[in-house]
Amino acid sequence: MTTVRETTTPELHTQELPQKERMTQETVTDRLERVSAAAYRIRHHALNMGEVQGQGYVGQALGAADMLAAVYADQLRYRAEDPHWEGRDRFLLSTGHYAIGHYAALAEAGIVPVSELETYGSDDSRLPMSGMSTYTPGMEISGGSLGHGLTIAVGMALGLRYQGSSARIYNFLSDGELDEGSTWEAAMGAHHHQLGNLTAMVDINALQADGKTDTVLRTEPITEKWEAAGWYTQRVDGNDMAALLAAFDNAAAQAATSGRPSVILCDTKVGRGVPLLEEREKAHFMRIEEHEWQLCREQLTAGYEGKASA
Ligand SMILES: Cc1ncc(C[n+]2csc(CCOP(=O)(O)OP(=O)(O)O)c2C)c(N)n1
Ligand SMILES: [Mg+2]
Repeated sequence: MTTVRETTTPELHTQELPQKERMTQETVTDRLERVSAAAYRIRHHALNMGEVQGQGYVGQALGAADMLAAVYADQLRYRAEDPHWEGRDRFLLSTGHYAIGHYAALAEAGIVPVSELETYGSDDSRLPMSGMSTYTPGMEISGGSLGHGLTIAVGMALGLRYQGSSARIYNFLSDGELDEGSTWEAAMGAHHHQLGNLTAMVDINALQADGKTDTVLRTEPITEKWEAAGWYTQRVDGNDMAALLAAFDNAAAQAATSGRPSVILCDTKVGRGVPLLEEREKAHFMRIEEHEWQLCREQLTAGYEGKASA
């Protein structure tokens, strides 16, 4: 396993204030570079973890790395040394199979040690292949059965509001979860209860286990569906960090003024950042040959450094 070179992990592992108050001195460019560097490291961690098993949901982790970095390196309030801190914002991963990407983000946030990532998927590891809340610090809910994350998020958001807490809930969904009726029941409930403390983010990678989303069950027009459910809805390129950060800023401003729940619909590319994997036909669960992992890391780094120096 190689270590992540290039950029150092940020020393600040506690983000207790809202983004707006925390980064008042930071320029737009510095913010973009800082969060993009976090996304790069998340991708690198995911490749290293995938190599331990030789296969897995690596394509999803690479595709969603920008979304995860925007949340963990910029938005979420947390204390790395105290994952159960009451004032924390809650990040709920609906999609248990994306756990590999979530662990990478938890390592980036300092909640899980980077050195522990090499235990991914092994017996007795705190990092099982599907997300389990009782195993992993910072994993708020268990995954596996899709379509439940938003229902739990609604309950948590209501509960926190009753308690007078200023904590926010972020729920990460996949486009496959839009097939589930429970997702839409929860969406209507969030609007009914005016849950301004809830932000959903949907990874629209146009893929599901059985093939392309539009061949399994057409979910478009997605934007109009969320709007009809009453949510403040934005659709962005989920691999464009500037667009993602702007969307989160808009969502925060919207929550402050209207109290509506927000959804950020993110169009992403499976395998993003590693051309070899972006082109894979069978992308839901990838088998990557032993000799290919290093090539993947090299392609990732070349792309990141190329962009940074452009
Ligand atoms: C309720 C439920 N139905 C079916 C499955 C089986 N399953 C596991 S992953 C998956 C694909 C879901 O779509 P998505 O998360 O968009 O897939 P990806 O983008 O990761 O390929 C399915 C159907 C499940 N885990 N839970
Ligand atoms: Mg999908």
